Amino acid sequence: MSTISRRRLLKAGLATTAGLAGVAVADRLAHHFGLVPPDAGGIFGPGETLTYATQSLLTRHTLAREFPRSMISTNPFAVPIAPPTEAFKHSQAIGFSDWRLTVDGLVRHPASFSLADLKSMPIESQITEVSCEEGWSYVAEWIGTPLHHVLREVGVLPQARYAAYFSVEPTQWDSLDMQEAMHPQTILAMGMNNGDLPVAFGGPLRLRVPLQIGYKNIKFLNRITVTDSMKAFGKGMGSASPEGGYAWFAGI
Ligand SMILES: Nc1nc2c(c(=O)[nH]1)N[C@H]1C(S)=C(S)[C@@H](COP(=O)(O)O)O[C@H]1N2
Ligand SMILES: [Mo]
Repeated sequence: MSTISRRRLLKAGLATTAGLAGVAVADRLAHHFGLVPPDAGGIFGPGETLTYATQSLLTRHTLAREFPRSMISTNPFAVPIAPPTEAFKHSQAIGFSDWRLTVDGLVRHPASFSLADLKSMPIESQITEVSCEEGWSYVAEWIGTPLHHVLREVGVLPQARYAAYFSVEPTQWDSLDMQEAMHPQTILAMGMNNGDLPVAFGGPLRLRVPLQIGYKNIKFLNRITVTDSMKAFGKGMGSASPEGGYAWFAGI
């Protein structure tokens, strides 16, 4: 079953079995356990809270599906991207040797990492699916260091709730709660299939979040800010997606 239809079913199912009173109870419980997403204030607010709270509890210990090597797509589809900036092209010309990932916010030791720094951390690979909200998907092998290694290195402070992440494309930013940021399959991808991550697929650095839908997988990643609230970012809804009508939490 596709992601979208599973989410719809989950919402519809919960809403009909619970009834309105049940939804209200679920909403109160979600508030009690801190499971209210940053975009809860929008028109889909109560539904988003229900989806996020339910799935956070269900998926806390689950892993995204991994595929056998034989299922790697021979023609993976890259969403056409805006032409990279001049600065990006210069960086590409020198093999991204000047690329930095800055990690700041609620951390003990704010730091900036080169690709070589990231490559010297434990490297893992996963064969997982990217699925776009528009209905297509592909399977690829993604190679990189799990984000939790970087977060442990900078020392996340106890009051941290979200990791916000940014791209060289100013409109492309998003955030994860700390549970998903620390998830073993959330990786800073630098490789794809048998080589470096191609620019079309977000190279040199992309966040792979296989537990969530395509748009959470931001390309050309250059900054991560750890925070206790998403209010100060954009319109305060956790990412650019809810500003365009898509959910902040897009669990698969
Ligand atoms: N920087 C950046 N990241 C991005 C996008 C983008 O336009 N710019 N598109 C997103 C969307 S909507 C999807 S579905 C996936 C697509 O990944 P793909 O190009 O590898 O298929 O990338 C996401 N990451
Ligand atoms: Mo997408």
